[in-house]
Amino acid sequence: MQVQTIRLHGKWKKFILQNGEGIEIHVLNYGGVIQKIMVPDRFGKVENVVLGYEKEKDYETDPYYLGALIGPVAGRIQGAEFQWNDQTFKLEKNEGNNHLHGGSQGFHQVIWEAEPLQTPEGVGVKLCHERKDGESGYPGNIKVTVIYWLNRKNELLMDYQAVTDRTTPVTLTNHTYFNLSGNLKDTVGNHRVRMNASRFAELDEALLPTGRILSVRHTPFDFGQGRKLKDGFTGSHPQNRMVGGGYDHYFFFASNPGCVSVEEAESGRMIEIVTNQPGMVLYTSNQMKKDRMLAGGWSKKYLGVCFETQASPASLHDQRFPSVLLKRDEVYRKKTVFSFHIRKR
Ligand code: FUC
Repeated sequence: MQVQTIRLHGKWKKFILQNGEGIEIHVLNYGGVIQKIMVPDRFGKVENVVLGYEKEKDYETDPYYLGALIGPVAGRIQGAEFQWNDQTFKLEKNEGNNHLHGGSQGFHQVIWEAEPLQTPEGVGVKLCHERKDGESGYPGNIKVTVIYWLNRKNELLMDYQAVTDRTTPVTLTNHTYFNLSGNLKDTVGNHRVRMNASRFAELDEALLPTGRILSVRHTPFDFGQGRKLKDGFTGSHPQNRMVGGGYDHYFFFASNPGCVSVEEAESGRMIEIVTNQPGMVLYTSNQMKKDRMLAGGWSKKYLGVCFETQASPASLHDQRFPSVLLKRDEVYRKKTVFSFHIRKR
């Protein structure tokens, strides 16, 4: 096992984590980006299973948040404002009338303080960032620490911590697009996803929750027994159509911890996701166009799938959603583990 630190231009650094079992993860201090994850298939062929840019500079103008750490608030804040204690906080409108993924100065555009970690059990990167009160309109001095940790058991742990000196909304996630076919050979249509979620949030044209929480039963949103993502690409369910043919929805986990698995039969690669977050946005890159050169080919619709474990910013306007408010002196502590497996035929 080892972790290598590579200096790029300016303050940019890359960390390469290797676990001695064939997994290799490339992390940038810029945006806390996961640039590459190399994983063997069932024949032992090691290939990249995430979407990323070969040229690091491309992350500065990336419209897709590839592999990035998202915050202070992942997801959309309706009207780019919220009220707390009779005060109104106004945020940047960076998507129509709304605020998306922390705005243009969100955590995905920050150079994080970063250091490599190594113990006999694993290797990792520790990323730290401090937000000043009022920056981008968010209240509170916020201190954030995120650790990406890879062990010999092929588990990638994402460990998030945050504290604030004033109540503020915080929900952090990582925006990695997985594609288990390897080196972008295929879309994610044949990825079979299974998860324990019986409800999801209905969306309007702006991709904001309408306020209706729907049952997944008898719909392409029921992943209880496992289903291929292409069911949502081609099906006629109005909610799949609403988001451009696919999924871009918040699912409420029916268990704690929340569990999700994804499998691609050709390669035999499989990921199990376990998290103490209350839910997840499943996004199947419905809005991705052929307009960016990625490592391995052009970007395109359905090229990747994101599992954005998080609470829901809709809670700022509707209390039935899992809260994103972090109070003074509380500690935000969330963990999501991605374990890589191979299924032999
Ligand atoms: C996801 C989606 C959005 C958006 C973005 C790049 O989180 O919810 O719709 O397109 O990522």
